[in-house]
Amino acid sequence: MIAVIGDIHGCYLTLRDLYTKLSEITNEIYTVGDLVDRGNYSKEVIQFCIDYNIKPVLGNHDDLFTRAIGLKPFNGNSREYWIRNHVLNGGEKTYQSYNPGFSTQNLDSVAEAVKLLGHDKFLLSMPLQYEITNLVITHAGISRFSNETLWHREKLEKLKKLQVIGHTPHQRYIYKSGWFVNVDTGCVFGGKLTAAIIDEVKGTALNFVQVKFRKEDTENVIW
Ligand SMILES: [Mn+2]
Repeated sequence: MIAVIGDIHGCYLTLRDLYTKLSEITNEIYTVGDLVDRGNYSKEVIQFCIDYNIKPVLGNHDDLFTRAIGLKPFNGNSREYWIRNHVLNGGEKTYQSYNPGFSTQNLDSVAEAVKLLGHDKFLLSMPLQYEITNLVITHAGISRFSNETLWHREKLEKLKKLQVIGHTPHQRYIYKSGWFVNVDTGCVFGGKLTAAIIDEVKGTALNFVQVKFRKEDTENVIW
């Protein structure tokens, strides 16, 4: 039995609340990615995942962050392009969690803080997918209409295995038996943080564990 947590987006206090509940059920805990951006505590979320062995797949926000601070190649675009793109997606909250004095003109100080904590290795080791017996975890899902699993919002493929995804928030989690689970319940937008409890051998969801978002995770903090 394993747990898969939805998009966390810097909501560290909410994550701790959910982890307390999950730790009574299983210690095999995964998450669908998007650890960073929008919420106040991206750095703390990454450290918590390291400390408590929570295994994330890569989300589009995590990918943007690593490119904006130069941990991954710019892929034909300028560094400024990636920073602008990341800022438009709530990236400044992530920079702030690593260095309150950051400047988007030069994110070297943020990159240094990330490396000092060893978070660069963790970010670069996040896989695109985990396949566990009859379960496949990706961020946006496997679809015949897309050749990637980070950004698209296409209809998902019906595999022989249950897909567990996040990426597109909904008020309530979605479980289509034999097809997919979406556990993104928009925590950072004032919703809930959800984990699916999965029987990975049967490829079925057994239960869902949820906590309400903590206001401190998202309200503006005066530094
Ligand atoms: Mn997300």
